[in-house]
Amino acid sequence: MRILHIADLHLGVKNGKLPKEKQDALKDEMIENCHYLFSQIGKKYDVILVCGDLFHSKSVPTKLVQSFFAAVSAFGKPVLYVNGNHDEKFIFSEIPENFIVLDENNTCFEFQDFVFYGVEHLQNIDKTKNNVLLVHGNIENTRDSDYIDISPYLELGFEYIALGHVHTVKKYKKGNNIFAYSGSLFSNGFDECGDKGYIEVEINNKVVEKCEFKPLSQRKYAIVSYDLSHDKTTADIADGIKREICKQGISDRDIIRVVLTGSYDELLNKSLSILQDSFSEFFYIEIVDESKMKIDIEQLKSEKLSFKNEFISLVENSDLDGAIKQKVIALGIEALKGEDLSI
Ligand SMILES: [Mn+2]
Repeated sequence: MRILHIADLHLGVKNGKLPKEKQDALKDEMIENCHYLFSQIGKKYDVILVCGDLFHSKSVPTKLVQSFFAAVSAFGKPVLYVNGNHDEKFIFSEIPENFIVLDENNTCFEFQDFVFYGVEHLQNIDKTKNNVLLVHGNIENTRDSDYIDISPYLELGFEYIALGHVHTVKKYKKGNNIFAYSGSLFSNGFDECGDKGYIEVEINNKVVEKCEFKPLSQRKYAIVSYDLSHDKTTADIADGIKREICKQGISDRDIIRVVLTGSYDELLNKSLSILQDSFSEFFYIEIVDESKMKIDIEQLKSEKLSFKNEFISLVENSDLDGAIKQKVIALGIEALKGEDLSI
């Protein structure tokens, strides 16, 4: 049997701090990608497991819920679901027949020679069958309010335990047990960079023949660090950033944060607005400037009739600590150069 394991879709969530039109575009793409996953990618699978946090809250727009269930109907085969901490209060009404909620009222579901279980009332597990458990919780961090101890479940001898809650993909093998987090299906911010997707599991005659993460083709969040120390113009910086983006396999369709680092010569004409404009063909790019201007104190001290020189002497002759003196000088010189202060 071919199983598609997903979790943590968080449908209806706001996408970080992006401008509203980008958030709207991403929301539309999320549901569009659900349709693609269920009706196209789904074709080669017999069952889909949704391990909680399908909806971000109990009050997501009805249209979104209906659209998701249309995707479930299009799949046509069983979709098994356990709730997560975000959607535990979600009320399901008018759900398609092939959407099966595993909870205290409906503790398992039999399909061909497989039985799929939620964590409620686990008993009488038929070991001649292929048994799969769906769980939502954090199996590693005991400080998480949704911590769940996996060890009692391991003893029950499931062929596969499909996990949800942790947004990063992670596979485990302990004794005969194979269990995995698929990670979140979509990303919702710069704290969730990189590929997001699903796990393909293939189990035949109680043997897990495949357990493999597959990225879902979609926009991803990416953070790129760029050192501008050797650049002479804003155009140089833009070209350098584009080279770095390309090198890291990031696309102009992605959601990108560029962090400028390094120290630059005071003669560099660094314009953040020109820099931003040179990425107008990108879907979204934000620039965080953590670079610093190079300050040559000895050079400044040699300048005649200079405010900077006066300022340096004033600080050097003060009672301040050595390290503090350096900081005050750097900040003061930046201020005298008309730079933003790096406090
Ligand atoms: Mn969760």
